[in-house]
Amino acid sequence: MGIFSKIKSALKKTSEKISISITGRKIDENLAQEIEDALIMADAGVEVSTELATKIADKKFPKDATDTDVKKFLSNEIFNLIKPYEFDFFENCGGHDPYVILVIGVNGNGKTTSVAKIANIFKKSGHMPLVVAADTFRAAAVEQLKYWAEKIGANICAGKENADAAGLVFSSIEQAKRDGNDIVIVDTAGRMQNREDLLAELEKIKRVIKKVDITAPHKTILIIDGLTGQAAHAQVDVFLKKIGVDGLIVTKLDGTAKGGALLSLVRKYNTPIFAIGIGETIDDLKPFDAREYSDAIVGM
Ligand SMILES: Nc1nc2c(ncn2[C@@H]2O[C@H](COP(=O)(O)OP(=O)(O)O)[C@@H](O)[C@H]2O)c(=O)[nH]1
Ligand SMILES: [Mg+2]
Repeated sequence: MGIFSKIKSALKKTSEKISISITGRKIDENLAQEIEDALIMADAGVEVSTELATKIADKKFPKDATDTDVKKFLSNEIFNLIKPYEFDFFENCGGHDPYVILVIGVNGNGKTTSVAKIANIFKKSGHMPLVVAADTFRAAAVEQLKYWAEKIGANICAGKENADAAGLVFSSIEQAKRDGNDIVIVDTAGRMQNREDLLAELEKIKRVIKKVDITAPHKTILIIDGLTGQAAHAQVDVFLKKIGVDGLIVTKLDGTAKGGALLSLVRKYNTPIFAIGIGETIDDLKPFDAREYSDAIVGM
């Protein structure tokens, strides 16, 4: 399956929700309202949904316009809205030795899996990534990352269970310099956003990274579970304020009908989307492409 059809099929449940309000339908005064409802159900958020619906209501479609014309129009409006948040961070890292990426987020959101997927993409484009198992609370998390690292042939830095995470991260950067790894990707424990001690540890990891390179971490990525929909907002809030986030990866967009969540997230937090997770295999992470997304979400 090509990349585009893969994204299309991942967003099928979302696009079905939206296209059901358009396909085979006459263009009349109720159309905008129905599309607004569908967008809200797809988790695009009330503000964005109303805005898009207003654009449709205000658009003077010609008499012979078809449902495809409406979809094209909607897709373009979604594209205009989300395009500024497209950022291909895979193409934009370098110039540091090593380039340090910190991956954070609530437990179960897909951090460890995403770290492996990110490393895989870098590996394929000729980089030498080092993955760091800094979720030292759970032996299983370390094992999980070891499994992936072996599978993709990436170097890994792991400590003993309950090892000091910040200390491990510090030595991982030394290790990368020694072994010639140009990119370091740090997996972390699931910081519950209301657990001050855990947030404090993440801050400590950042401080330690800065001791080695004041410009690092070069990217801090927050992993958001696409299934949590609007509930994700509280998480973004805390991590943005306390840790600082350069961009989001939204996972599990396959199989959810809440694929509109990206729209409400960027509107509210003004934060780029680096990539989307569309499945459980190692190749199921795609750099975020605004055009693909906008077309897929309306089922085009
Ligand atoms: N379907 C699907 N599952 C995912 C995706 N990303 C992660 N997962 C699954 O979500 C579960 C939790 O992932 P994990 O990386 O362990 O989360 P962590 O606790 O944040 O490190 C695992 O079963 C993953 O296979 C995705 O994009 N799609
Ligand atoms: Mg994990």
